[in-house]
Parts: sequence; C-alpha cells; structure tokens
Amino acid sequence: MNITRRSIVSGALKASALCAVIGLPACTPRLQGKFTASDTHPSDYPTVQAVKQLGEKLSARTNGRLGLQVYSGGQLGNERDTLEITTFGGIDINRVFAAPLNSIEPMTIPPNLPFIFESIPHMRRSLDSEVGDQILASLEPHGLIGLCFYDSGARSFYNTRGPIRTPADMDGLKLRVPNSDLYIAMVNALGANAVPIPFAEIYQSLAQGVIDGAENNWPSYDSARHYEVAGHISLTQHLLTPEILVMSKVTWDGLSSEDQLLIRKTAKESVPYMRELWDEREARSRAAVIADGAKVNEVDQALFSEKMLNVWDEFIVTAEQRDVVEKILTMRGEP
Ligand code: GTR
Repeated sequence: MNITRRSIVSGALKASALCAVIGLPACTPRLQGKFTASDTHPSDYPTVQAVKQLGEKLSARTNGRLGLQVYSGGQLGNERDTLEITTFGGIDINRVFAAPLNSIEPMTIPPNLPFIFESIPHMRRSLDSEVGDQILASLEPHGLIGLCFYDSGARSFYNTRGPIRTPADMDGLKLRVPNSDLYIAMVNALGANAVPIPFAEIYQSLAQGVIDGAENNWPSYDSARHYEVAGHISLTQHLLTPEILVMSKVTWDGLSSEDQLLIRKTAKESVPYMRELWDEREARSRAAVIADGAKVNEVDQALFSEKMLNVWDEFIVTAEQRDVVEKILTMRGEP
C-alpha cells in the first residue's frame, strides 16, 4: 500500500518534534536515498555487521537505489527512544533487543520468558518457524514491521561483589535490567532489586556503585567492557532471548510492494550470516574476558528457574501468547 506524501511528511514532522523534545540527535535526514539504521552496539558487533551486509546487498540488488546508512554505538539514542522515533518514521531500520518491545506488544513476551528455550538450536528453530512470523507480524499495528530475528546468545548475571551460586547470593543486589516489567519481576523474584536503566549507562553505574551488577551475553559483557568493573560472571543462562530487526511502517508504506518483498527477503537472508558471526564472536568474547581476569562460575540452573518461573503466569495472559508458548514448548527435545 502506498501512502501519500503528506502522511510521510507528517510522520517525519512528528518524529523530529519528538527528537527535539527528548533531545536526541536522531531524525537524521535520509542520506542520498539511504535508509537510516540504528544499533546500540559498536560497528564491529555481529548485529551491526549483519545490518551493514544487508545494506550492501540491497544496494547491489537495486543498482544503488536502496541502501542503508548505519548509525552504530547508540549514536541515535537508547533502544526505547529510538523505537519510538522509528514508529514515527524518524529512523527507518532499528536493531533492538526483544525486551524493550515488551511494553509495546505482549506477543514479544514469550521469547523473553526465563528458561523457555532449552538450547540455542531450540531457540533458532522456534524463531525460524511460524511462531517467529507470528511475533514479527504482531508489531505492525504499532508502526513497526518485524523483519527478522538475530541471535543474542545466553544471558547470565555478573556483578562487582562475588560469585552468585544460588539466589541467596543475590539478596539485595541492585541489578540493572532492560526496560521491561517482565525483567523487573524476574530479577525481583530472585531476591535482588531490579534497576531499569539504558544499556549505555551500565558501565558508569557499575563503576560508581549505583548498581552492583547486570545480566547479559558474552559479547555485550566484553564489548561494553562491563567485565572491567563487574568481574564475576555466574552462568545462570536464564534467557536465550533474540534481537529483532524492525523497519518503520511509515517508511515501509512508502515503498513499492517489490521493494518491500526484496527487503523482507534480504533481511531473512542475513540471519544465517549473523549467526555465523555470532558464534565466532561469542567464543572470542568469552575467551577474551577470561584472559583479562573475569571470574566465571557455573550454577545449578534449577535453583534459579524454581524462583523465576512464576513470572510466566503473571506475563502470559492472552490466548495468543499461550498459543505461542505452547508451540515453542512442543519444539523442545527435537535434534
Ligand atoms: C544486548 C542487546 C542490546 C541491549 C542490551 C541490553 O544483549 O544486544 O541490544 O538491549 O543487551 O541489555 O539492554
């Protein structure tokens, strides 16, 4: 469906007004017909590399008519703010973690449930199935076109104080979580105090003692240098939640159906490439932080899941969410 010039302009206007209000450098004018793409990670991170390659492919396939200008390192703002700007059309493409979408669309809750995926292959085959398409499609009424999922590995807790072996070791710890009520409930259920702050503020908050710890995957722990200030990482691996690549519906509606198809297809094609980059980077980051002195300890996951599983009932409330959760659970145990 094509949308009128006026609605594109009004989308852009709303976006720039919003940027001005929240003081973001976003809403950059589109450079030489290129879409703007946002990512909180630095340019060598697998998500950014995958989106860059997606842009190159789009450009090659359209003789340079389509392309991407990737703003990495959180240049356009934190994920919550950039998502809002994306819905207004001020940013065209946004690679975000699935958690900040929780408050926008309840169908993004299932892949954020603790311990729902039993392994990386289980997570990948669930998101590659119709379940993944159902979750991606659920974003459209919110002004976002879900293009694909990227890997984000396993998230574990790390902190400045010492090894976490049982939930009792988390008692009273101030732990940073992404902006999602589910994450707040999950961490509070373990006896810690959840503190939602943007990703870019974690390092400083750890260094200043505003928080005692956080949770994330090996590449983020490494690349944002959190291991320098929170040197104990405890392998709870409580989440295998993915990243999501979204496009602004304002931008999308201004494209021909051929271009829409090309973008969807090229985005899906970038997934295996991203996974290759991810697997390599995860191993490299793990080795690097250990070599730099991070102390790693294993945990008995059952002690953590026992406390965290109650959040499933609290956050899975609609029939559609239940359907997705059931489908994911039936995909367990396959090779
Ligand atoms: C990372 C994810 C980021 C960001 C971050 C967080 O794993 O790639 O997009 O959301 O986690 O914890 O906020």
